[in-house]
Amino acid sequence: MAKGDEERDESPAAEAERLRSLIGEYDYAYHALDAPRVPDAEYDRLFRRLAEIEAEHPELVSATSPTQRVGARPVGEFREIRHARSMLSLDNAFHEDELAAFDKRVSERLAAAGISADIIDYVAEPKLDGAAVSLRYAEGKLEFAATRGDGTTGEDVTHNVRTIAAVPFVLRGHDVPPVLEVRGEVYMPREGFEDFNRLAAQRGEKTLVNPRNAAAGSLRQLDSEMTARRPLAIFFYGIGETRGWELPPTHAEVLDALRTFGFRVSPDWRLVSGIAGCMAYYEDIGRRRNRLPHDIDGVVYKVNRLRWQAELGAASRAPRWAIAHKFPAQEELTTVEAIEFQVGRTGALTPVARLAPVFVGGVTVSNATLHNIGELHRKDVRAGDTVIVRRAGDVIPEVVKVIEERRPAGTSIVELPDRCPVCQSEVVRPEGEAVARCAGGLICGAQRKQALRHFASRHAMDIEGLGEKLIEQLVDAGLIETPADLYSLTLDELTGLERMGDKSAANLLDALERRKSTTLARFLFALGIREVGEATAASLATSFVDLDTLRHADEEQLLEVPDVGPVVAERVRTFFQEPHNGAVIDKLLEHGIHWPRPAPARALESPFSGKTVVLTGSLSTMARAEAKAELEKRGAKVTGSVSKKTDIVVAGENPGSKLAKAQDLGIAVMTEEELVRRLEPGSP
Ligand code: I6G
Repeated sequence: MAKGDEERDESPAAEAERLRSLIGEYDYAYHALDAPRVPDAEYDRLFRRLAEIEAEHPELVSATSPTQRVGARPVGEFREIRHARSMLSLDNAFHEDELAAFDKRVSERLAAAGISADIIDYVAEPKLDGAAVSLRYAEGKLEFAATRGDGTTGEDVTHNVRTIAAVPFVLRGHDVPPVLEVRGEVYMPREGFEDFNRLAAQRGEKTLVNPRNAAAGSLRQLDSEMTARRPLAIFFYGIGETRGWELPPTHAEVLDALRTFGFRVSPDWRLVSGIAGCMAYYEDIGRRRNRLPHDIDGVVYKVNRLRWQAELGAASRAPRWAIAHKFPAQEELTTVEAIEFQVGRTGALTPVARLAPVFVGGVTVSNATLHNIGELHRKDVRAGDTVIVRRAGDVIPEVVKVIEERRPAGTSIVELPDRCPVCQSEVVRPEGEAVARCAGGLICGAQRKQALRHFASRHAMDIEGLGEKLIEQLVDAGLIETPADLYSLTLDELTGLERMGDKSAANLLDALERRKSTTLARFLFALGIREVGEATAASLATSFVDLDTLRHADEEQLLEVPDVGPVVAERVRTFFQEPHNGAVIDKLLEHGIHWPRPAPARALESPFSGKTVVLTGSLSTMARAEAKAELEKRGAKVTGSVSKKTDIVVAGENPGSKLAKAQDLGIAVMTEEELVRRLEPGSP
């Protein structure tokens, strides 16, 4: 029988059952095995079909149907659930010696029980930053889910845990234990956390403080519809009470069995040997920490043999056979000593919190960014506040949140200064923009120093030996104001500076001289035009080839450059129109900064050779930049406006006023079709 016939002959009950089983298998492959078996569209189709059958036949709906993740009625309060087996916590080790002490305790206790083990095998696993839960399955069906609570009694969060897609409602296989309690950690993946916060901020709603609080807070929602909107996930790592299951001899095998039952187990667990194995694992995960899709705060080691675990037992609140080896915290509390505003290269004022030094993320932090004035006000950080500071990986430390209960009396809201703290110029914040800026431009010492740093930086003019400190000294000594002044520096001036020896001074002059030979792209990038990064600078250099043409380009010509939109075009135009910038560029060129001009492609024999051409209207067969490049290859000069000097106007669709002007002046007009034909080799 064809598959379609089979489906048509099925009763709704049989079809619903078949779909549930199929969806269950696909869920297992996706969540537990991390190996999706069907495209999302196929999964969605099956899911919709099941929902359709259930809508037509409500008597077929069961609590274990995958359609029933969301929609449980909001609970009035959280019912208490007593754990059949205590949910313990873990002892912590912060240093290798504490880990060694743990391993020694384990060996000694085992030896006392007549078990001699030279090197102990441990299962090592990342420790997620989330909320611990216990899920109870009876006859393979999810009965309830509870939080850890005080370890003896937790809260019933079944309605919320059911919304997590990786939580199986029904266990897989034929030999599922009659009772199985599994323990796991609910967490929020970093990407989901960031997406959620971005959306919440756009809607003016409350944002989540960090992924850990987000997970715990999500489980404490009375209405599971709210929880379902939070991108939660779960990993299972152990068991509580089990009945009717003869446990395998090792924890590693328990993890394998959990996966077979359909639970999502961390793909990063490993069996390791002794402390050396634990440390190697710790270091490996530590290196990968910031690339994992979720926050972790350490790793957990567990004695692998379950019989040994039983022998070791538990102290009052933690098992003796496991330990959490913590990473340096990425969040810490400290106090704000002051809030100052730093002025960047483009004049942007960044509020910075000066902090009582605190060890966080593996380094001592005494400054944290507040990004911009809007962020400062949203977080309402004030001098004197106690705050949570976060430093994850190489990311700039930031103030996460103020602990309001600890705010001392007499603090006040920090306002944006009217005047630049460095040069006293006016501070402006255009309507609707997040960033406030000093209007002083290069008059402002801070902007000048930053502009010079940028000019000398590796991807710009790459002037070796000209670092932040030296620029600071040169500006403060009044020796340089603009990048052009660098090239008039003398050996005497340089050696007159503090900590500047003859050799370093000579090396710097040499580097300046050597790097006069550069590329147009680097030079444009070095100028520090707002919104012009390396890629845009390269694009401008390729499209214009000639600096002079770029300096005089109008907006329309700039818009023809790939990646240049109206904002960038405007920034470039205003930069070159500013007489001060023009003067600096002229001086730089006088000092001999140069770049190779691409050898003029031998102008192809062409009707465009030596002609001034204007392109107007939109072209349908090629991009404007392409047409321009082709014309230039054939010796044409392509300009943006029609004048008496124009020889040919190529008119695409909707040509506008340029065509009218060309007709007025009696200039030859060419259609796009004709242009394409004349670009052909050998065309007359
Ligand atoms: O809170 C925990 C997180 C992770 C744990 C745990 C774990 O294993 C990966 N394991 C145990 C045994 C306990 N808490 C008590």
